[in-house]
Amino acid sequence: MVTADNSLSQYDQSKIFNGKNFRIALIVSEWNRDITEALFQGAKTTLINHNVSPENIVRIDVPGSFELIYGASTAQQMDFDAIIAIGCIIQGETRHFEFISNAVAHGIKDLNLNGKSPVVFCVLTDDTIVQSKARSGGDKGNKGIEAAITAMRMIGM
Ligand code: DLZ
Repeated sequence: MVTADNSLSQYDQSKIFNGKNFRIALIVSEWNRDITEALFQGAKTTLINHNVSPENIVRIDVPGSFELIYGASTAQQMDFDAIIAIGCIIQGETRHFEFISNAVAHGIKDLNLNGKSPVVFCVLTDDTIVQSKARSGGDKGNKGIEAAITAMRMIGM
């Protein structure tokens, strides 16, 4: 979604469609809730700023990032133009981090290959909560904003 030299935080407004008739689902993981809430707010505000109407922004909460796959898959079978999967996976003492991160990345990749609407990967995979805070409204921006812009660019492709 973003690299040191390619951040969607600075984007060309003229490339973004008017979101007036878009319906977008945001699947939100409850793990590391403060972070995912900040990502959600960044995404929602950005969609509204691009004329997506609030009633066409549907939030679906899931217990953890692993469940983002099922949540996004379910949303793909509904009437959404795009789906944003929001999660935050932080390195712990065990190998959970690798298994969950890889599963979510592959699961969402598969949905993009096989489903009828794009699924945007807005999942932080950080070593520390400090890194996650920096990317959810801190000095590294808010990846929820970037995910919303990505979703709007993918609609209609
Ligand atoms: C179990 C677990 C762990 C250890 N860490 C995280 C995390 O950092 N971020 C996250 O979103 N979810 C975590 N989970 C929960 C799993 O995603 C999942 O909800 C459970 O394994 C149940 O399927």
